[in-house]
Amino acid sequence: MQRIQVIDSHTGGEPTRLVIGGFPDLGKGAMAERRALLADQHDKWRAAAVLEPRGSDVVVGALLCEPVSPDAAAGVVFFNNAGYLGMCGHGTIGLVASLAHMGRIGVGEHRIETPVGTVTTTLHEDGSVSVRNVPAYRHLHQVAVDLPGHGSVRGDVAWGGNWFFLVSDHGQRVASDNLAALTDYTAALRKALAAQGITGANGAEIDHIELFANDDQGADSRNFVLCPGNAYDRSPCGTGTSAKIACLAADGKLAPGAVWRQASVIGSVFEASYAMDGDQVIPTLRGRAHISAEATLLIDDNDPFGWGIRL
Ligand code: PYC
Repeated sequence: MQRIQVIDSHTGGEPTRLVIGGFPDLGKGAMAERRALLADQHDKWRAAAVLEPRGSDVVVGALLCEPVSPDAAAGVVFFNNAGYLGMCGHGTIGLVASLAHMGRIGVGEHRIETPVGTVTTTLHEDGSVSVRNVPAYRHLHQVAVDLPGHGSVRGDVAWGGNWFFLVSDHGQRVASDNLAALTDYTAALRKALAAQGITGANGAEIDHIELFANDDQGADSRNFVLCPGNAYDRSPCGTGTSAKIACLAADGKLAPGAVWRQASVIGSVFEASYAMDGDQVIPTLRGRAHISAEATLLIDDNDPFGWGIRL
């Protein structure tokens, strides 16, 4: 019997499963190296932790690591049902809430190492968490993609810790009673982008698609975000909100320090703003996570689906 110790939380409805013990030792390298090692040599542990029957398409895993720098509170490698992430905003908020729950950190600032850079988090007195993310930027402005059955769709390609295609003019209803149609539309869009060779920098795959509606009663915008494994983000997506902030900054529509309230399709909200560091946009997101379980996952040697259902 193998055992994996986890703490589950959700951030605005989006789950994070923090692995605090039981995974193989990945050494002392940078988080990008540890992510590569996990992916290349120990991927079955990712599958066991987040795939059915223990997990589901929506669970984002976060492996808690010893940081490289003594200044950092932790390192983390994020993963999901389809593979591995660069950064994860909701997951970082969940990680900080879980570290506080474990008694490992208190109110104040905490640096967290991720595969795409170090982020600075703040655990506030009221339990909310801010994440000062890696620099975000717009890579392509209003690029056209031909979407079969829909004609030409225009959107921005932006980096917020993962790659996003951001579309405002899509003709879809961004609403929680329209999830199947939104999923089909965004999955087709992602396929069309790949088929037409539209990528992030250096040919990177655009694996997240983000649609916006501007009729939200309680926020500046409401989004629907398709994640790499076809689940939609229940939270407003921290890296997606960072990508949006980069586009707003590039368009001159949001000043440094001004607050942007981004709602998710289920109505949870992140508050976001940015600061300039030279010519770089540094987004900060603020949200709240709640702890939902402390558990030990068991992998029985005789369980045919013990290492996850891989289809
Ligand atoms: O919050 O950055 C995020 C995120 C990425 C994928 C799911 N959530």
